[in-house]
Amino acid sequence: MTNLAGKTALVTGASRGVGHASALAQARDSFAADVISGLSARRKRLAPKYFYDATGSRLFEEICRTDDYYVTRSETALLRNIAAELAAGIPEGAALVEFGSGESGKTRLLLDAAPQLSAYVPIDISADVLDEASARLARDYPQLSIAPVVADFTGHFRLPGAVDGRPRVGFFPGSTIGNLDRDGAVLFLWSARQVLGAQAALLVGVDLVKDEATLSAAYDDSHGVTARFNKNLLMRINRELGGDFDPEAFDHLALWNAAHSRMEIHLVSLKDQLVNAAGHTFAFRSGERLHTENSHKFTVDMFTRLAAEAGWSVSNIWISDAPQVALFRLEPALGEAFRRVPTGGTRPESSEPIGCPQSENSQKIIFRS
Ligand code: AVI
Repeated sequence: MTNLAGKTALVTGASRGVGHASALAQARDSFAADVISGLSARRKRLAPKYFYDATGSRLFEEICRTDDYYVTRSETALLRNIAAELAAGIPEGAALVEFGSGESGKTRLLLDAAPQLSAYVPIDISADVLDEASARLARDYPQLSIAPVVADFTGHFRLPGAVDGRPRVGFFPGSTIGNLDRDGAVLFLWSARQVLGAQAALLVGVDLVKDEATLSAAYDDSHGVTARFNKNLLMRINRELGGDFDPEAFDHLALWNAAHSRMEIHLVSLKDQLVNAAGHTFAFRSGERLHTENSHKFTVDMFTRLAAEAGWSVSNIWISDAPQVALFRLEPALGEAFRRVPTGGTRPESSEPIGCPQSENSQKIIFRS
C-alpha cells in the first residue's frame, strides 16, 4: 500500500483466517442459528455483537457524536489529558493491540503520544471498517507496522506474526467490556492476558455508575439515533436472513436495571404479530420485549474485583470529569490461580450481577477531566 507521501506503509493484509468466503458463510450460519434460538426463547434475546454490520457500525459512530451519549466524549477528554502518562508506561518497540477497534478514532491519541510503538494490531469483527481504518492509519503513521485482524475479539484468534517478540500493550476503550455478561467479561480479560503474554499491560475504558437520568438519556438520545441503531438489527435480519420485520411495529426501550448495575436496551412489539426470518416464523405478543443489549456500569471496586478474577491487578486508575468514566491500567497479577481457564460464556443476559459494590478500593485513583 502506498501512502499519500509516496512512502510504503507497512500494512500487512487483514488476517481473515481460512478462506474469507467460507468465514462469511460461517458468520451467516451462526447469525441464523442465534436468531432462531434467541427468538424462540421464552425471553426473546439477541447478542449485541449483531448490531455491528456496516450500517450499525456507522450508526454507532453517530451515537458517539450525540450530546446525550457522554461515554465517548468523557473518555476522549480523559485520554487526551493522560496520553503522556499512558505513553510513559509503553515500552520501546511495543505493539499496541486493540480489541474491537472500529474506526480506531481514540487510538490516535495514544499513537501520537507514544512514537516508541512499532506496531498496531486492530482487531474488529467488521472487515470493511477495519480495512478503511487501517488504510487511513497507514497513511498517517508511515513508521508503524499495521497488522489488522478480522475477528470477534470475544472468541479465539491469534495475533499476527508481525508482533512476535515485541512487548504488547492491550487497548480496550469505550466501555465495550460493559456489553459482556459477568462470565463473558472475566473470560475476555483472561483470554486477553493469554494473548498479550506475561509482560503485557492492558488499558481498559469503563463506564462508571451514575444517576439514572444521565444514563437513560445516553441510551435513548433525543435525536433517535440509538433507536435507529437498535432497529437496524431487525433490518439486518431482513437483509441477511430473508426476514420480514416491520421496524415501525417495534419501539426502542432503554431502562436502568439497578440490581444488575446495567442499562438494558430492548425492542418492544407494538402489536400481536408473526414475523418470518431464517426460514422460521416467530410470534410476538403486543408489549413483548426482544432484549438486544446490556451495558454494565461499574464502581472502581466492582471492576477491580472483576479484573482480579481474570488474573489482572490494577496498577493505575484515571477518572474523567462528570459524567464520569474511568481508564484502568491492568498488569498481570502474580500467582498460579490465574492459569485456570474460567468457565462461562458471553450470554447477552446474565442472571448474576456483574460485580459486588462492597469493600474499600485500595488503588491509587487519579481524577482527571
Ligand atoms: C459499544 N458499547 C460500549 C456501547 C454502550 O454504551 O454500551 C453500545 C451502545 N449501545 C447503545 N448506545 C451505545
